Amino acid sequence: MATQRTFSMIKPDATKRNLTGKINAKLEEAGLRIIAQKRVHLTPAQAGQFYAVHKDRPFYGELVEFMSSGPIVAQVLEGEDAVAKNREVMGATNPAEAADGTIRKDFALSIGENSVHGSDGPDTAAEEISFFFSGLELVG
Ligand code: RTP
Ligand code: MG
Repeated sequence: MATQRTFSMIKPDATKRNLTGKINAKLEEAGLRIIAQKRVHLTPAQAGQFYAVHKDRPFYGELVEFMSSGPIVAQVLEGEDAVAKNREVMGATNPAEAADGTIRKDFALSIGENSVHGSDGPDTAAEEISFFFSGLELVG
């Protein structure tokens, strides 16, 4: 597997508890390189657009409200098999089901307030990276 890029986001529950550094350490320890990073406070419209794929799900309203409730840290991660590797370091969506040592196991509060987002495939990674970053901002 060649070097790949993925999009990651540290969610408002984690920025609020000052966990950005601890989460970044786990990403870096897993061999992922943070090649772009910025802190943003999304409006509800922006959060809704980012998560539009979930617009018909029952938790969509709650998700949009949560994701616009405080700052997030948007990131581009680069590394070998980065999409899958990041999903592995994140752990399961529900922290009660997340494996030991994962970000969600150690830090997430609930299935909704689960500390991190990660792209679920290379195509969504490319779309999500371009939602937040221009090519000039990616410094590998
Ligand atoms: P993400 O997209 O944020 O990386 O998370 P994921 O792939 O593990 O989970 P996904 O099914 O894509 O859901 C997106 C986010 O919606 C919130 N959620 N809440 N209340 C609920 O039952 C529920 N289910 C999902 C979570 O914040 C989840 O990460
Ligand atoms: Mg997802």
